[in-house]
Amino acid sequence: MGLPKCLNFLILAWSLYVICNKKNGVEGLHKIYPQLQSISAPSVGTLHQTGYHFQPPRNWINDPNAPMYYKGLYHLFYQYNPKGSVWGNIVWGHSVSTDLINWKVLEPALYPDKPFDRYGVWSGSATVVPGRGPIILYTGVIDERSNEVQCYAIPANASDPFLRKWVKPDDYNPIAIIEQGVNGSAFRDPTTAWWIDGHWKMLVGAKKKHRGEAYLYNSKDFVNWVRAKHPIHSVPNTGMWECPDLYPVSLRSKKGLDTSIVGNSVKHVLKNSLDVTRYDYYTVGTYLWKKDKYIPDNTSEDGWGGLRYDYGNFYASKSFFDPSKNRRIIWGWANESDSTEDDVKKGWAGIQGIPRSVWLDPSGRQLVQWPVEELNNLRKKEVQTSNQILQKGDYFEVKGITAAQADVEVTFSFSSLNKAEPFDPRWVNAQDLCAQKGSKIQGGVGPFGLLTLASKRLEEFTPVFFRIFKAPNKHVILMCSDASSSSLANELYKPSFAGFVDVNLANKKLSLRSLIDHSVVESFGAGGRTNILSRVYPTLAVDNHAHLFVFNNGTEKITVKSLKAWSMRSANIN
Ligand SMILES: *[C@@H]1O[C@H](CO)[C@@H](O)[C@H](O)[C@H]1NC(C)=O
Ligand SMILES: *[C@@H]1O[C@H](CO)[C@@H](O)[C@H](O)[C@H]1NC(C)=O
Ligand SMILES: *[C@@H]1O[C@H](CO)[C@@H](O)[C@H](O)[C@H]1NC(C)=O
Ligand SMILES: *[C@@H]1O[C@H](CO)[C@@H](O)[C@H](O)[C@H]1NC(C)=O
Ligand SMILES: *[C@H]1O[C@@H](CO)[C@H](O)[C@@H](O)[C@@H]1NC(C)=O
Repeated sequence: MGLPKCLNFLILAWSLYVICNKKNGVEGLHKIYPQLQSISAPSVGTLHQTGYHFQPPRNWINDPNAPMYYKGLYHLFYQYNPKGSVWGNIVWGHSVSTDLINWKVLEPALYPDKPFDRYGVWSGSATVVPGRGPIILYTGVIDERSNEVQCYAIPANASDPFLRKWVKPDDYNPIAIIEQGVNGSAFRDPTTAWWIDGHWKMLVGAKKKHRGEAYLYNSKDFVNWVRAKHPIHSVPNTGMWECPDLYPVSLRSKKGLDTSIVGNSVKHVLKNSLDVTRYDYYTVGTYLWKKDKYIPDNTSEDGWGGLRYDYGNFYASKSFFDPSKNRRIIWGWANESDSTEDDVKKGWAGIQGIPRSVWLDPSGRQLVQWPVEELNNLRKKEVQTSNQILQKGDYFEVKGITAAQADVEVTFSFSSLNKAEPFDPRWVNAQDLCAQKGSKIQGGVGPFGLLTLASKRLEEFTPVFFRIFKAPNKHVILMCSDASSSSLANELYKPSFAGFVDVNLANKKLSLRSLIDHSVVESFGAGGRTNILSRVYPTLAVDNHAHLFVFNNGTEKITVKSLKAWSMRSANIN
């Protein structure tokens, strides 16, 4: 039911007034810059543009939405501002691919043009419903106070593999509204639905006071949805849960599973994007589908101290099952670490991480992630070296590749852990520890690793490295991706991102892979057990002036067992 036109206009004028008077207000925690939302840069700054990480030709993007495989094509939608390079004017950008690496941009799929989404078409997910084709569930914003409802959209022509045009039927929309006890502006991001026991089920992120929650909804027909009495899971003091994701992982293999699989041979993963810290956390646990409950295993900490998909810039991720290769793939958004002024000037902001295959580690305690194999098709010139010994303070350059756009895989070994520094149990926060003991503070076993996006004389570099400590009954492995010396430019966010690595050191080896791409260093430690994506903006270490080094700054000598590095071709993204 539409409101009379003049009333609409008044509401629009009022909401603009409200938004404009909010000045840098925070909405869904995007800083709001009303004056900048529709300013288009005269030309796009290419200096730090990525060569193979997904980004549209220009403008702002954030969350990946509704990734899916359908009729031979991968679809990626994303929150997109068609008019500028700060958050605002959000529509659903849409790109398609046959290989997850090269993309073709299509017309945006969803615009805010219905009474149930006039103030926003926010994040959502796709479900390929047997016999009916794909259905998108997404969040519609219904007023200027950001009250949210859940809506659905269907393809105009489900026989068209490109799914170019989407319709939002008036029948049954919105499919979930604000009910009593639900905070209407903390109620968003429906998941992919799964089918169990005669019902479709899906989650919506929420919070109650400071308790983060994921509501569960049931439907028999995908249009009439009823909220279950209790959230599927909730945790006090975690704030708003954005972009929840619940899916099975196999206890037996690396193969991914359809979202509807349950049973004894699987565990489930619940991921939430915590609005307060702006990171993606997950637990491994059990989904009790008869009770509509999820219970994390006691090996998974549930909250801000818990496991993360990535310990760097990586947020609002979404997974999907790819039936063509039997794998589950995660997409995550990496925001910029430069200033808003820089974004307006360069005419773009936001990239997506490289899509990652995900599976359960044999330990059962955590996930493992690895760039999709299709990425390897971009590898061109290869250089390699092996059995190079690095004493304390040694480093060498990996020459012969385009170090600003590269892929590097390295395995380090050491003969003993005797020199590992003692671990202070107060060091609970890996990022603080990395900031305190960066690559420049010499250690026992480590720091050793790569110096990425380095200038010739090391005025700028982003070190990605390990450092091993000795605790009473175990070793503690720290992995850092430290942006603090990444650029001579000021006004940048230069965090010393870090995580601990849960891996057995019995073979005295540690591996590292880094995807280096002009303004991003995306690293996978110990085969993808701990991962860190950093955004950096060198001023000297750009294009042909970028270098790659391997270093050791610990007293224990380190052997570079094997190192392979490749120049990377640019993907065809637009
Ligand atoms: C739907 O898409 C199919 C496949 O592209 C096409 O053959 C057909 O003509 C389309 N139908 C309509 C009504 O556009
Ligand atoms: C509802 O959520 C919004 C946005 O997070 C918050 O500002 C507001 O205080 C919440 N209201 C209540 C009653 O908790
Ligand atoms: C954790 O759960 C397992 C069973 O799933 C149990 O055997 C173990 O004792 C529990 N450990 C703790 C510390 O509670
Ligand atoms: C290694 O340590 C020395 C001495 O602290 C320091 O000057 C050098 O910059 C460090 N190397 C790296 C790559 O940080
Ligand atoms: C990315 O930008 C940095 C620097 O401005 C903020 O600190 C992060 O909170 C932000 N991350 C997200 C997910 O918005």
